[in-house]
Amino acid sequence: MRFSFIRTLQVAALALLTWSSALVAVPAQSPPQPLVPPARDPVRLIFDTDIGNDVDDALALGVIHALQSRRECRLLGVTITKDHDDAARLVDAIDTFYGRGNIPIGVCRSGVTPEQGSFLPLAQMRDGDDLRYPRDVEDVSQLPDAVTLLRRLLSESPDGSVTIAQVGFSTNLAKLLDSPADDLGPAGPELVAQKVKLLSLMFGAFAPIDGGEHREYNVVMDLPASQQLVERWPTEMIFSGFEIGLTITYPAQSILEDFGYVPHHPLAEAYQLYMPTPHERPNWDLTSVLYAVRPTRDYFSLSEPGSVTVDENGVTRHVADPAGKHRYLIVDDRQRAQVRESLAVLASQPPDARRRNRGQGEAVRQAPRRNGGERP
Ligand SMILES: [Ca+2]
Repeated sequence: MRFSFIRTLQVAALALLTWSSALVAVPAQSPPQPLVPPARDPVRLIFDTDIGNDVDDALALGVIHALQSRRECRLLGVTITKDHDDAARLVDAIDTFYGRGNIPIGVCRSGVTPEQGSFLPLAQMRDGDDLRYPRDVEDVSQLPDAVTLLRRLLSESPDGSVTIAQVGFSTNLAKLLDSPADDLGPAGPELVAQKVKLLSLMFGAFAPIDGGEHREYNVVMDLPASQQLVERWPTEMIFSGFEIGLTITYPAQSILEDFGYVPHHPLAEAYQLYMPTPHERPNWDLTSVLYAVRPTRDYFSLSEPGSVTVDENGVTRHVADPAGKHRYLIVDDRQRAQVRESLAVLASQPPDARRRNRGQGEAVRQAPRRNGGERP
């Protein structure tokens, strides 16, 4: 009797000990993880765009602002390859909407796609006397030309630090390669080799489209520049081919439901003016921006290294070569779903709250755009 009483006490004590240990249990093997992730330097990004032709450029610019609000990138400047003044005005209006109206803008006089198109008129849209989307760029002739701005942004950057996302024609970057040495640095190829880490570009096609070769728009609209770029660009290039964005469309439901945090949203209105919902636009340019800022996130797989060529018809080919600097994006169905959702979340992310009162919907007074430096 006594033995069993003691035994019962022992069992009860053991149970109590086990229970109390469970309350304060910590994993014994793994050390505690830091609550704050290690600091990373934001990607220093230049966005080269033909905004005003297809609407994916506008959505891609929204993605960049979301990533900058998350401290993942810093947009050094925007250079434009569509030869229409409202392209620069709309870029400034979108930058201002996101509270970053002093991001430098460079323009070109190439004659390539000089038409206004369906959504650049948003830059001029008025509600009463006020611009619907405030901006301070009006006289586009006051803006620097794209090559001058590219040379300045590169010269001001640490060596090997700049990523460029080119999502339009190759006009500006081909001209950059032709630029001579000046007080901003060595000749184009040397300056690029010194300062640029990566060129992520929406360019070409690396899988059959409708069973055949595809003459991709960005390539053929300035074919000599496209050929120059793939032959002479000295750094790593990651190509998002036509087949990538084509199979990862932007969700129409996101356009309808995710941008209602303001009465008028420049990205949603641009989308509806370009090709209204329920159409789901391919995510071409957005994929190049996503890779540029988040290259290690398994959104895409990469081809083996090689060299891309552009033939006289604008058809692109990739020839494998272990020493080559050109790779193209590949996606499977799991990655497509992940990229589609991620891009919708990023493109519809509201402006940084601390900057928002400087931007959308209100008259914004800005310092003169003299040095083009971004407002702190
Ligand atoms: Ca584009």
